[in-house]
Amino acid sequence: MNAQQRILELRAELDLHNYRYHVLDEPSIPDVEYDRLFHELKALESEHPELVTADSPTQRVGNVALTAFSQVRHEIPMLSLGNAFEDDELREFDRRVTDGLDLPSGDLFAAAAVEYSCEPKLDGLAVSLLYQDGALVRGATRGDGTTGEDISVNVRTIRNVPLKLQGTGWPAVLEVRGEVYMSKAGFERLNAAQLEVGGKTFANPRNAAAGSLRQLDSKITASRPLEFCCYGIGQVSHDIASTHIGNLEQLKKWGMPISRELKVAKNIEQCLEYYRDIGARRAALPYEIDGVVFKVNSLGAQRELGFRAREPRWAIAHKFPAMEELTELLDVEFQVGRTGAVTPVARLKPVKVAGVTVANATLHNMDEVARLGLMIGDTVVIRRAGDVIPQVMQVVLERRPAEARAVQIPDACPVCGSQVERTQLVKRSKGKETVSEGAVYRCVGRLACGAQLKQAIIHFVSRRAMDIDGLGEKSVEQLVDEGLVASPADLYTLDYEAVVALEGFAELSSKNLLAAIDNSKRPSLARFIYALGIPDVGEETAKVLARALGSLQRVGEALPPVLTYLPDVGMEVAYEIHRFFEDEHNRTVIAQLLERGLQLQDEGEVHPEYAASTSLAGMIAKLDIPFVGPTGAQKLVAKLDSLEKIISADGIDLRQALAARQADAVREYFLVPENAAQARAVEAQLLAFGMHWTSSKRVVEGLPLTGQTWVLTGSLEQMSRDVAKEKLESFGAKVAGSVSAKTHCVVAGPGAGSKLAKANELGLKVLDEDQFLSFLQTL
Ligand code: JCF
Repeated sequence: MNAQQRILELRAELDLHNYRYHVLDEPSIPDVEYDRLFHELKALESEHPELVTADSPTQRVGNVALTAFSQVRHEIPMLSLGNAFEDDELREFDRRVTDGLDLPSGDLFAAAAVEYSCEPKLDGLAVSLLYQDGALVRGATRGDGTTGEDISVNVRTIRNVPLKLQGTGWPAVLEVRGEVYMSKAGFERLNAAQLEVGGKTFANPRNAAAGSLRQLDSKITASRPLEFCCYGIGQVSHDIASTHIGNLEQLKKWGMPISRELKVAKNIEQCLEYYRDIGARRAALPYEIDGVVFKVNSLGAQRELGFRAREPRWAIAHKFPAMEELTELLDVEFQVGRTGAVTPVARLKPVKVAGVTVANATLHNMDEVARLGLMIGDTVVIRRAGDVIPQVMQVVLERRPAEARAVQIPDACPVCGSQVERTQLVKRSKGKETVSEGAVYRCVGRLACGAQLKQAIIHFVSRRAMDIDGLGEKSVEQLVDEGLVASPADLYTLDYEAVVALEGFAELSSKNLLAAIDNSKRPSLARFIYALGIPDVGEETAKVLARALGSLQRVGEALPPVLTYLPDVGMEVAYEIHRFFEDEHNRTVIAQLLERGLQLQDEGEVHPEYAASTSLAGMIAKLDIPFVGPTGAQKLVAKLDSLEKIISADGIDLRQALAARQADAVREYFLVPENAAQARAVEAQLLAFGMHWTSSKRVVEGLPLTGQTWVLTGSLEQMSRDVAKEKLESFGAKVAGSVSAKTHCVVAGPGAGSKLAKANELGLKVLDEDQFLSFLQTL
C-alpha cells in the first residue's frame, strides 16, 4: 500500500471513530489506539505535505493567526426565537400556531393537536456550517442574523464538527445550523488551566465559548474544549425529510451531533411536561441551558406559518427563570462560626434570582474577596444554582461608583470584641516547619464569644452529638443571652425555674427538656468527642479516635505524631485535636461535664488493631528526616533495632545501613536535642498506649465482626438505624450503603426494597430485626 492509500484509510478510520465517539456516544476503540492512528497519519502527512487536505482529522489544530474575520452573508437569515416564561404564554403560542394552520376540521372533541419537537436550549453561540458535496467549506457566526463572520478555521478545530459527512445521499449544498458551547466540565478545566498559567478566567461557560470561538489565532481555539450541537438547517439543495425531527435524525446519520434530549411532544401539554422534566434535571445536565426550544414538527406546517419580523411563528424558547442577576453590594458583614472563623457575608440590594429573593450571599473568606476584587458599592453578578447558597460570581467593574469602599476585616470580633487573628498554616516537612498565612481569620474569644458559645451549644445538643431534644436555636440564644449558660457544662446545672421562665417553655416542655438533658448523661465516647466540636473533627474522625484510643484521657494526651497513626488523621487535624485539649478553658469545661454527672459508656483499652498498626520503622518514617522515607527507615531499623541505638549512632554505624546522604541526614536530625526529645516522647507514648514494635504491620483479629461488611435496609422498630450502625461498628464491622457480593449480612426491616431483592439474588445472609437482636446478644 502506498502512502496516499494509507493516508486515506487512516482518515476514514479516524473519522469513523470520531463519529462513534462524539455523535453516537459509543466509543469503539480505547483513546490510546486512537492516538496511535492519529500519530501515524500525522507522520505520513508531514512526510508528504502535498497530500494534506483541509478535511484531514489532523487539521483540527488551528492555522496561522488571522488579522480580521471576513464577512459572510447568510442566504437564509439566521433567526432568533421568541420567548415564553409562563405556562400560559406557551399555551398562547400554541393557540397562535393552531389558528395559523388550516387544520382539517372534524370532530370538535378530537381537537387537532399540533406535534412539537422538544430540545434543551443550549447557552452558547449560534453558528452556520456550510457543506458542499459533503465537505465542510465554511463556518460562520450568526452575527446580526444577516451578516456574520467567517470562522471556518476555528470551527474546524471543534472535535465533534464533521469535516466530511458520513454515508451517502446528502444534498450537494447543505447548511447546518447549531450551537457551539462549552460543557460545564470543560469550562472548569479551562479555568483551572488558565489560573495555572496566570491567564484570564471566564465568568461562565457561555463567555468561555464565545471568547474561544472568536479567536483570530485558531490554535488557541483548538486548545479549548468546544462542542457543537446541530438544531436545524438553512440552505439546502433538496429537501431531506418532512419533519424537523426527521431532518435531525438524518443529519445524525451523516455524522452531525444532535441533542440527546431531542423528543417529540404530541401536544402543548406534553411540551410543558418536557419543560418541567428538563428543568428538574437542569443542574445535573453536563452543559448549561437557559430553557427549552419547541418547534412545530411538520415542515409543511412550518412553511404555512412562516415568519413574523425576525422570528419564526413555528418555534418558541420556553425560558427558565434566570440563574444570574445583577445587584448592588450594600455592605459586607462578618459572621462568627462555631470554631471562631470570621467569615465575610455580602449584604445585597434584594433581587429576584430564579424566582427567589436574594439579599445575602456567602463570600467564604477574605481570599475570595480579594480574588473577586470586591468593593462595597460595587454592582455584582449573583448566581443561584439549584439549592446551592447564592454566590457572588463577578464584579462589574464598569459600574464601580467613585465612592466604592474597600472590604476590611475587623481587628475585633463583631460579637465579643476579642482580637481577630489570621490563621497560620503550619507545614512540617523534612524536619522543618514552614508557616504561611491562611485564608481564615479567627476570633480568639472561644466560649467567651457569644457567637461561638451559641454555635458550640447548638452543636453539642444536636441529634448526632448529645441528642438533647427540645432545645432549638432560639432557646439556646435565650439561654446564652440571659447568662444562664456559659458553656455546655452549664446545661447540666439548669433547673426547672430557669427553664420555665424562658419564652416558649411551659410546664411540660420544661420538664421534657430537663429529662432530655438528664438522659443525655451517658453518651458513647465517640458521640462525646464529636459533641466537643473540635475543629475538623467530624463524626467519622470522632469514631476513629474513640475506637482506636479507647479513652478520653488518651485522646486528650495523645501527641500529634501519635494521632497521625490513625486512619484519615493528618498532621493538621492532629494538631487541632492536640491544641483543643491543651486549652485551659476546654479542660475546665470537660472536667465540669464529668463532675456534673456525665459518664462515658464504652471507655476501654487501646484497640488491638491500632496497637499493632505501628512499627519502629513506621515511626522513624513519620519523623520526616530528609531523604529517609519508609524504605530508608526499614533499612535503618534492620541494622539498629531501637530508637536509642539510632539516636546515639555515629556516622559509621549509620552508613552501614544507609546511603551516605541519608546517614548524614539522620545524624544531623538527632543532633538537634528537641528532635531527639520529641522522638523519645512519641515512642514512650506509643509504648504506653500498648504499641509493641513489630517489624511490619500486623492485622489483629481484634473484634468479632472485624473485616465484615453489613448493610441495613428498611425500617427498624426497636432501635434506630443509627444505633444499629453504631452497635455493628463497635463490634468491628463496616456498615455500607449498598449490597454487593462482598456484603457479609443484610439486616432487613419492613419496607426493605431493592437492597433486599439484591441480597436474595446474591444468596446473602439476611436477618430480620429480631434475629439481628438475638445475634447481637451472642457477641
Ligand atoms: O440551543 C439553542 N440555543 C437553540 C437556538 C436551539 C434551536 O433549536 C434554535 C436556536 C435558535 C434559532 N432554533 C432556532 C430557529
